[in-house]
Amino acid sequence: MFSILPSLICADLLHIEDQIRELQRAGASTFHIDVMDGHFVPNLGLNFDLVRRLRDINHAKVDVHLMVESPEQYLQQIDKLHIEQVSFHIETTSTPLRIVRSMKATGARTGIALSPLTPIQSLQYVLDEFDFVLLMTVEPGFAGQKFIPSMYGKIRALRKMIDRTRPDMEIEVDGNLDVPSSLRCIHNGATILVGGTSSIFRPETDVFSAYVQFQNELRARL
Ligand code: S6P
Ligand code: MG
Repeated sequence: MFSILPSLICADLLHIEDQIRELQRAGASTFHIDVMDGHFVPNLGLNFDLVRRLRDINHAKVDVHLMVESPEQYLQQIDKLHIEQVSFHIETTSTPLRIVRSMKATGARTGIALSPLTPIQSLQYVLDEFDFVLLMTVEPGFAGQKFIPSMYGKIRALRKMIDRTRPDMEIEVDGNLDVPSSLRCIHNGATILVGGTSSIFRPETDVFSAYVQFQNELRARL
């Protein structure tokens, strides 16, 4: 089993409402929202004002990926907007436990995100506090990058580590997920796929067909 979360930073911003409705019609229920601050990553992304507006589109659910320094500064908005799922990067804080506890207190499923070079051992003493782990398979900051092949082994090693205590815990993967890379990620233990320019948002296909085709191809080959 796997789920696909369309990454809205890759959507056509002039037609974002239509694309969200089309993706919901295709079966997507939760949308990945990249929030960036221009410090932790050299780029800016989407924001909570957009999330607030998304609620009007058939109550779209969100998975907010915070690529920001001091992620705790967004606690109030996470609470106010009843964010379903949020993750922050372990590289951005020296107090991940305090932050995860406060985020979970808002009711949000809370994950810890790791950039490609961050070892999974950094999770050893905190893993149990989280609901899921997000492994970046490209460096955070931009869509359209190339998959880092050593990430397959990282997913497998994390799956092994998690299975000792929390076999139900999900691994989300993010970055250059097309059919072949997604299949390998799933085989190594990932269950949540972020769909960007490599799968859903491609200039030659409409998002409805791309989502359905991506999902069907994965199902057929698993
Ligand atoms: C990258 C960001 C991702 C991208 C997504 C793009 O900083 O966290 O969520 O939006 O990975 O997908 P693709 O297929 O263009 O790499
Ligand atoms: Mg992301």
